[in-house]
Amino acid sequence: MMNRLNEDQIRIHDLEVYCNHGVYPEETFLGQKFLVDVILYTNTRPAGLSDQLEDSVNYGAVCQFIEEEMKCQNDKLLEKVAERISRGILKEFPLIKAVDFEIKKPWAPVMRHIEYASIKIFRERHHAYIGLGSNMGNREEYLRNAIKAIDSIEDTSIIKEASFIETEPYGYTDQDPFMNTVVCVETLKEPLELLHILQKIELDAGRTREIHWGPRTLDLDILLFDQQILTTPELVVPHPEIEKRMFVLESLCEIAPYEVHPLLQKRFLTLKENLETN
Ligand code: A4P
Ligand code: MG
Repeated sequence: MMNRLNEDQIRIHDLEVYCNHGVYPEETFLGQKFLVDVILYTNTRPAGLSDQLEDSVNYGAVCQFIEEEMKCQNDKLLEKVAERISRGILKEFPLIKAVDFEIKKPWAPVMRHIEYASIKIFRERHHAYIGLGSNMGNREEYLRNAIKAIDSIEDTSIIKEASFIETEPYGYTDQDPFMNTVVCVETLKEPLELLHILQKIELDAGRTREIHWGPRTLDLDILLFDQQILTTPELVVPHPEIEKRMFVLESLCEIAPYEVHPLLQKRFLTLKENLETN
């Protein structure tokens, strides 16, 4: 998660909406009052200089959007309302980079007096670099189909694409040459969610896991996810082999030469130069 402490904010405090979310039948039947607090992280500098609304986010439009989304569907849980609407805000308003969203329920039926119960979440746009490789069958077609599939993942779009390059097998070398590339996506998915979708795309391409580092119709690796460092049994990010693999660095340098590796604290261009001279 990026540090947003020093970023510009647009704030909406206690937007009141009467609607019918809740677990209990009385709540869905009678409805109740909800209060919403949002912090929208966006660069207000352009509008600060131009004095033009189109250079900023119209908070009136955001209020209207929140109200409509709150009324158009009844969710049982505040968690669901918060998730659904913060995602909607990021999709609807491209200038908003991240959102703090709090939904308060002052009349929550908990049989005692409380000021309110609330759920507060932070959601942001992510950028991930995905490495693609194929060394079986029609390699270009596997890569092209994978790119289409990645671009059609919900809440995800490809924003940069490197060229296809043919590369000699790395690691297990007794196999055919690879076709490789890298794409950069903007996504609202979290890292493990993205990994599971990519694994499904690999399976749909007829990928079977036989030899580790062996021949494959399609291999999709998450190389980088924002500047996050993740070490889980299922997912290691940044991909631990980036700095050793010319086929990855070459594609990364084509689309993001100055992007920084969060662990090594070096630009991809520098990592590529280091590998070339080793
Ligand atoms: N996993 C952990 N971290 C990640 C991550 N950042 N991205 C886990 C994707 N997956 C990650 O992967 C094994 C497990 O790694 C997954 O279950 C996932 O939970 P896999 O794809 O099933 O197995 P694999 O591909 O045989 O192993 P691995 O380590 O992914 O191999 P690589 O790194 O993908 O290398 N030479 C050239 N020239 N071009 C290539 O594209 N590719 C490989 C495969 C070898 N040599 C190559 C190329
Ligand atoms: Mg892999």
